[in-house]
Amino acid sequence: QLSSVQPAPPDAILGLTESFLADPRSDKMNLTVGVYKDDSGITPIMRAVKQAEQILIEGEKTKGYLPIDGMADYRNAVRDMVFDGKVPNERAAVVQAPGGTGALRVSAEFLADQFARPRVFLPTPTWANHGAIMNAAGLEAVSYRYLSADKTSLDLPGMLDDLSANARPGDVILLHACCHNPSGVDPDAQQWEQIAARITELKLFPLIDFAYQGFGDGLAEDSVGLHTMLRHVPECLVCSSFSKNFGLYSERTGAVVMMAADQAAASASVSQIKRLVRCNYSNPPRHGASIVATILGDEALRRTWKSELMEMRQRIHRLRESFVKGMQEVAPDRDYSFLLSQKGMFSFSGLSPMQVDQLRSEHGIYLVGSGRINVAGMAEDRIDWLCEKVAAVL
Ligand code: PLP
Ligand code: TYF
Repeated sequence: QLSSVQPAPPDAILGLTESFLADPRSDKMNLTVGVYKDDSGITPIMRAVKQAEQILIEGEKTKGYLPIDGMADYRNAVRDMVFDGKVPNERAAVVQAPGGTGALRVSAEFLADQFARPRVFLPTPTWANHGAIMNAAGLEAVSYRYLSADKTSLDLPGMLDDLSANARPGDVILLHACCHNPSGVDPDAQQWEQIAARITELKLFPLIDFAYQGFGDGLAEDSVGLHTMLRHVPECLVCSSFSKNFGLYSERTGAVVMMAADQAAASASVSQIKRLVRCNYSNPPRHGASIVATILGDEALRRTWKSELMEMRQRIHRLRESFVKGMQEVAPDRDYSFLLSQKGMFSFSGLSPMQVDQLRSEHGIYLVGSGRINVAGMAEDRIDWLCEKVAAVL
């Protein structure tokens, strides 16, 4: 009965934002949760999104259920955005899903249901939710090395060695397509070639988390790893999220994007995924997908959106540069230049849990305990203040 239920531990990252909101200090700074913010500290609605919503308000004819696999215009637009013509249409399939998280959960349930040995290799470290999602779907999670001991660069030999030593044909391997969460460390083009070659040789099945397309170097640039994989492997699943690149966080807009060996494999797989969706959330939400389909299907809106996405990306780059420069001034014996080559919103600051505690309690600066910082949470005009406080706890 309910009286015997024990409370679950709170979410480590979202719990910090609760403490942040309750903090009375006016000069506090939230560098925790992975949400983009502008200089005034708010997560803006993109202009292209507002315009698309205006169009939808005028023209939307029904709130009737979408098909189980989602809206056709959305599915086609997502396929083109993710695969960019690199996969023949008959081998490609898209199932709309509630956010990137929904896409991951649906994919994992499908793989657990259909694959002979339900096992997935996860990078260390990875997004905190990956392990929980995979386990909840019935996949056993095994880890592979990803970051070097200094936490600022890729341990490619370690990664490849772990896969060769421990993975067996048919195992699933989860990869971050770009903007690795939590480290910001991505493989370069040549390293992707080596990773794809090893995965192919070992006959592993790639499950590619694409939560930040366009947040690193650009929509096409951020697809280099994925497209390398597509050239090597016969099949894979991509879990796309439009929470970040369209700012549609709460609209739960994502997709499972599939490359199958042939048309029969694609359509059988989609039919199985639809079976799993039916007994879960039945069919996906309309609004976010309508927005994405409207923007991607309209030349002018698409241009507006791309330039807004570029602004976000450039702001993150600028913040990285200002922070590195600021730290050079206050802590010249430390080198933070590694932050410049890292991609997306996140990086490891190298701060210890004790230093993270001190930043929070003494200065109202909130970081995740691992020392991860959300660069996008910095305010451009308060970088010097931030650097001073970081230097004070070093
Ligand atoms: N994958 C990674 C690596 C993420 O960082 C996130 C969100 O922060 C997601 C997936 C989930 O995205 P969504 O909010 O669309 O469910
Ligand atoms: O900051 C991060 O890494 C993400 C943010 O339901 C997040 O975990 C947190 C909770 C959630 C979706 C995204």
